[in-house]
Amino acid sequence: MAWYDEDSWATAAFAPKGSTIAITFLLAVLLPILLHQFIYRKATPTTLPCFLLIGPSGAGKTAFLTLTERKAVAQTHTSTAPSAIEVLLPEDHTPQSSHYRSPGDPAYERSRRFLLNDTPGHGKLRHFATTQLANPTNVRGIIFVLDAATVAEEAGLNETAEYLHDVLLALQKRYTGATTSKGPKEIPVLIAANKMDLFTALPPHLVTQQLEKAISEVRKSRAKGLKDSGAALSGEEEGLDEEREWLGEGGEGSFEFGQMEEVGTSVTVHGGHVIRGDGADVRSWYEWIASHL
Ligand SMILES: Nc1nc2c(ncn2[C@@H]2O[C@H](COP(=O)(O)OP(=O)(O)OP(=O)(O)O)[C@@H](O)[C@H]2O)c(=O)[nH]1
Ligand SMILES: [Mg+2]
Repeated sequence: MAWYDEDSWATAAFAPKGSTIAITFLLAVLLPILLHQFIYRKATPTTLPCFLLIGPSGAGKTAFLTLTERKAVAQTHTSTAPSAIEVLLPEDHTPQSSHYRSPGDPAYERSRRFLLNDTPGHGKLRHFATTQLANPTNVRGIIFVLDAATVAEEAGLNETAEYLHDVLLALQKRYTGATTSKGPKEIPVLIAANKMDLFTALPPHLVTQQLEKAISEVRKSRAKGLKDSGAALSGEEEGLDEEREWLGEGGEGSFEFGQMEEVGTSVTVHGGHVIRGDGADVRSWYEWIASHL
């Protein structure tokens, strides 16, 4: 049967038949609805941008989370499990993506929402944070909270630097291990130097200096460990350099946070305090969040 025959499908499609009219009607009604749903899904992401709170135990991560959520500080305890809470950026900060939106725009309100993901800082519970780092979908940025009074002492500084080193190394590995030519999306890091209200706290520029110095040490000792074990295994030292297992430019000399730019990670240090009698001062942290929202 040819297509131009009297009872072929082509003739039926143009004939005033009941079934033809019904199919055309359904198509006309359903197509815009389906199209709308498809485009709407694509245009409005259903998942919120997420900021990961990482840092050693007792740094004030949960305190910052409660402050952001309730606008007031509450008594916190050592966290044993991660928790993600949907929060709103405080009113006096404007998200970067909404600079040209008017405050009445519903999209403006939506752009101020984000998830804060608190992780436990205890040494035995860091796998919660590291698994998130291994596959950071939706992670817009990482907030590394540290206690600026603790890093004034050798032991505290070393513990903090080791953790920070591991976080930065995970980000570097993610970047260098990417298979696409464009590289993965950048994940910036904010080092939130907390507890600035304490008399013994180091000011932010000293926190930066001390951390860079301590991370250089961590890197040196890790590289040495790697080389030693590599040499013991294979009897030679070559080949290990190519794996780029250490942080920054080849692991030589001193480490600077600026070296992380090369692997798509900008590191910023801002001081602040979540708790004090006359209120908190975490403006610069919110400012940073706003600039990446
Ligand atoms: N003086 C001072 N104390 C603070 C500040 N922020 C938090 N603290 C205190 O530090 C302690 C630890 O805070 P948390 O928020 O529970 O610490 P965390 O980082 O969540 O620790 P883990 O859950 O163990 O990883 C609490 O007793 C807080 O009251 C601050 O800005 N200044
Ligand atoms: Mg906590």
